[in-house]
Parts: sequence; C-alpha cells; structure tokens
Amino acid sequence: MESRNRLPESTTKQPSRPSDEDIHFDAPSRFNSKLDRNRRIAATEAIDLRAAGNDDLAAELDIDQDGASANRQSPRIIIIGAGMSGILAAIKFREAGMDKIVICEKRSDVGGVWRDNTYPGLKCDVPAHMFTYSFEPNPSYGKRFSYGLEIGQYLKRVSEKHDLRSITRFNTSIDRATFESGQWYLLTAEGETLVADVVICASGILHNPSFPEINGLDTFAGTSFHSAQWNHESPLEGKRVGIIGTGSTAVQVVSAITHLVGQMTVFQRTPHWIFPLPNRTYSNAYQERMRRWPALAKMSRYCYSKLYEFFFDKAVTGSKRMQRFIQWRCENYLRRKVKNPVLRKQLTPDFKAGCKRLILASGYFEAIQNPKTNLVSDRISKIVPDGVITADGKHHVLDVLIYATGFKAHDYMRPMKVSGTNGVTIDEVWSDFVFGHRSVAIPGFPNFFMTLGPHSPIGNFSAISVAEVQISYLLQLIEEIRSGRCDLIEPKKEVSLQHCEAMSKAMDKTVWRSGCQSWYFDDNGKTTMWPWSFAKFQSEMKRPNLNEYVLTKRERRQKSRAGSDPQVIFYRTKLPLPNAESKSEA
Ligand code: NA7
Repeated sequence: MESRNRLPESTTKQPSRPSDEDIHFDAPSRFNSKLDRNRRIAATEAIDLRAAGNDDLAAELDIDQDGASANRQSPRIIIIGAGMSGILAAIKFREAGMDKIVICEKRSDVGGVWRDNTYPGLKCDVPAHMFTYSFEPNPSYGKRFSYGLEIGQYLKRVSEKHDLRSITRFNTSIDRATFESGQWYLLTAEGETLVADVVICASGILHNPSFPEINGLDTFAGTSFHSAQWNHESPLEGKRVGIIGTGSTAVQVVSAITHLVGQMTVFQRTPHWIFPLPNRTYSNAYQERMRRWPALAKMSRYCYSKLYEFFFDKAVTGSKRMQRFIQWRCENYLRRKVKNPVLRKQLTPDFKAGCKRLILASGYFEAIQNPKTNLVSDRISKIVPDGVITADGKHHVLDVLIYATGFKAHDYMRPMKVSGTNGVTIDEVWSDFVFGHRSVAIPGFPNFFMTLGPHSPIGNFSAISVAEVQISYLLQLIEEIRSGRCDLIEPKKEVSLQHCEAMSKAMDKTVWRSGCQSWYFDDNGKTTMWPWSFAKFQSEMKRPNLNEYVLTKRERRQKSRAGSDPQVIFYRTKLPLPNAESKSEA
C-alpha cells in the first residue's frame, strides 16, 4: 500500500523499548504476575531512585503493600459518544479505578445508532443474546433477533445501572479536538472548551447518512427522508411509497411496511444475497429461565458467537467451503421463495454471497411478491416533484420517498475536526486512505483512541464483542500512563503502515474482494476491513506490543531516569496552555 498520506514526522528519535528480559528486576517477589508488569517496572524504578538518594522522586513511584503504586496518575478522560462502545468504555475504565471521566454525547439520550435508527422493522442481524455486553446478559430479549427498540432500551438500562448519566454531558457535540501542549482541547458546538489527557472517540461507524446523488433530489414535493432519520409524523397508510436501496435497511423496511402502504415501489440498483433468518419468539418461561440463571444467557452468547465465527466469519475471510455453504443457503432460499423465473433473475446478484454485506432477513421475498409491490431495476434518471423517473422513461408517481441508501462508512468521527501533533489534521492523514493502528489509534494523534475504528472486524459479527476486545487493549495502554511510565502514547507511523500493508495483501483472500462494490471499500478501492478471523483479532489484541508505540514522558521525571530507559522521551518545555482561563477541566 503506497503512503502518500501526510503524517507528522516524529521530532524525537524513537528507540525500541527494552524487552522484559532486558529489564533487571530487583523488585520484591510479590510482583511476579505478568499482569503486574507495570508495577514491577515502577517498583524497580523506585528501588533504583532510593539507592541513588532520590527519595523524593522515589516517593512519586511509591509502592504500597499490595504492589500498587500509591501515587497512580488519574488521567482526565473524555469519551465522545454514549453509544454502545462509549458506554462500555466508561464502565470498564471506572471499574479499573479511573475516576476522571466525562462522556460527551451530542444528543439528549444514550444508545447511538440504536437510538437514532427508528425505522419500522429495525432488527439486529446478530442474535440478541450475542448482542449484549459479556458482563450484562439481557434475559428480557423477546426474540432470537431483537428489535432495535429492545436494544436501545437495553443500552439505556445498562448505562443507568452503572450510573453513567451522572458523568454524561448530554447535548454536547464536539466540533473540534486539538492536541496542544500534551493535552487535548475539545471544542463543543456551544463554544465551550474541555480539556483531557486522553480522548476515547466512540462516535461509531454508520452514523453519517449517505444521500444518493440523483438529479432533482431536492425537488420532490412529497415527504422524503433517510431511513436513519425516519419521519414518524408522515403516515404511510394507503400512500404510494418509494424506497431507494436494497441493502439490509431497505429489506427490513420493505418487509415491515408493505402490508400497510397503498403501493410500494422498490428501486433496486443491485440485488443482494439474502440468508434466511427465522426469528424465534422467546416465551415468558424461557425469559424467566434466563433471568433465574444468568449463566444460561452467557452460554447462549458464547454459543452464538462460536456459530457466527464458524460460519459467517470463515465464509468471508477465506474459507471456500464455508463460502460455498452460505452461497448454497442463499440460492436455495431465493429458489424456494420466488417461483417466478423472471422475478427470480431480477433478484439474483452477479457476485458471491458475502461480497457485499450479507443480508440476514426473512419476509422480504414475500413483500416483494405482494401485488402492491413493484420492483424497479432500471436506473433512476431523475427525481421530480411527484415521483421518480427511470432510465426507461417510466414515471413512478409517489407520495413518500425513502432513502435507504446507507451511510458514509469511511467518515468515522468526521465531520469533527481533529488535529494532532504539529497541527496535522485527520483529513490530511486520511486524505489518501483511512487507516488506524490496531483499529484503536492513529500515528500523530497521541492519547487519542478509537473504538470500532478502521480495521475493526465488522463483517457479520457482534460489534459489542469487537468493542470489548478494543477496550481491554486500551485499558492496558492507558495503564502505562496511570502507572506513571509515560504521559503520551501514540503508534509508530512505520509500524502502522506495515500492518496496513499486510492487511491490504490479506484482503485478496477475502470474499469482499471477489468482484462487487460495497461500503466496505472507499471510492479508491481502499478498505478499512479486518481481513482475518475474529479469533486472530482477539489474539493480536490480547496485549499491546509497546514496541509499536512511542511513549513520551514529561519533564518532571527527567532527573530520575533520563537515559536509563531508551523508550522514554521527555519533552522539556512546558508550553503555556492556550486560553487557560476559558478551559473547564474534564
Ligand atoms: P447499505 O448496505 O449501504 O445499502 C445501501 C443501498 O442503497 C444499496 O442497495 C445501494 O445500492 C443503494 N444505493 C446507494 N446509493 C444509491 C443510488 N445513488 N442509487 C440507487 N441506489 C443506491 O446500507 P443499509 O442502510 O441498508 O445497511 C447499512 C448497514 O447497516 C448494513 O450493512 C448493516 O451493517 C446494518 P448498491 O448495492 O450500492 O448498488
């Protein structure tokens, strides 16, 4: 992968970190767990400092009876977004003992995409019990594949249970995040500046609706809206409704509303493969069992995760056998449901199942064959005040036009303006292709971390499971700051690009590259997908390799350890904080 992207050059040399073996430990024997590596390092430093007569500096690293640093740093953390992964980050960071946390949420409630998307038929295509936090089973799910509303309510309950409302600033939209003088300054839409040591950007992936670029889009005189901004004021009963798009959203909407509309016109640019999804209803007795024995819900989560890994994960990341199985199921389902050969041909994709995001659904083929429905495959040439005109010259008269045209999946945290070291902006760094280091960090943006960032495994899998892996990884990175070992962490540019290169090569083996266009790729054909299995992601993210990062430490520790640890870089000047009076601390 070529790298024409502008990345800030590191101003200091980046020596590699000594391995565990390189560090000589005279620390007390109670520090023998691998997990306590930071504590052992701090203990070793304290011993060295005392031996050199630097008692005051040693006190900074003082180690208490349990081996914990008595002087642990407590970074100010701002989490952007109170969606699924923002809630998770706040819970886990607090559990780890971090107490200076603020969540900034642009809307007035928690839930992210599960709050914003309210369209009829909204369901999660990951089994309900798999779509929970591992530590918070939800026995109340009423269906095997739950409705969006239930997921939204679950997230709300979890955030209330963990008292996250008290640390959440609602209606606080972050417009700009600027790294300066070793801190992050976050400018809200209201003009307030918040200061943080660490930013967790949990702003989600599919949150910026994408509208089609079609002539006359603004001229439509009826009601029109994007599926993610559903207009519940507009009645659909008896109306002539048109929908553009045939992805997961459109399939759910069409299945849910066709029975009540007067006429349904589906504008299909490309047919998609659909994998049947029978949705079992959970009885009261079943829910009661789940309530009484939470281990059952946890077991269900585990089993579904393994099932999804075994089938869908393998099918898309290179297993020809699994791909053929998925292909066969989809073809078979279409054949069984659609008997009319002309319609079946119209609904048959010319790419492999899984190339575009596989749709898991039931009820769509029935809705398409409803006498009220008209499936239109001709290109839309323009939108006019009373409907849509297609390339064959046909005029489709409509009262309501729904854009189920997806999201700007490569925007990530944008339109927020983010600038890192030396003022380099995220738009500049991502001008050629979007990338992240280990899906959580970006070179040149110290202490700025993401959840569900570029290269997160987001195929047909639970985003919650992915976010849990990322948060556990981030906890370990932030632990480096808390233990006093460093103040700033950012990935090394070369290492990030090398990893991107490896991922790009591995993409060739995936079904996503088998010949279709999808939101997995940007306009230049670059992708932010994780090309391997979820299991590989889990294992690679188990423990951060600190050699992949630059760890920077402030001046105050210079006297003690300068030169003794080649990994640690000091910045010598304490720059004045910009507009210090106007800042309010996180
Ligand atoms: P998707 O999966 O991105 O689907 C968008 C649909 O809109 C897809 O059928 C597109 O056709 C169609 N589209 C987009 N632009 C146009 C234009 N200009 N003209 C005609 N048709 C167009 O979005 P969804 O909201 O359905 O699902 C997003 C994700 O949410 C999904 O993957 C799950 O993860 C949940 P195309 O196929 O590109 O020809």
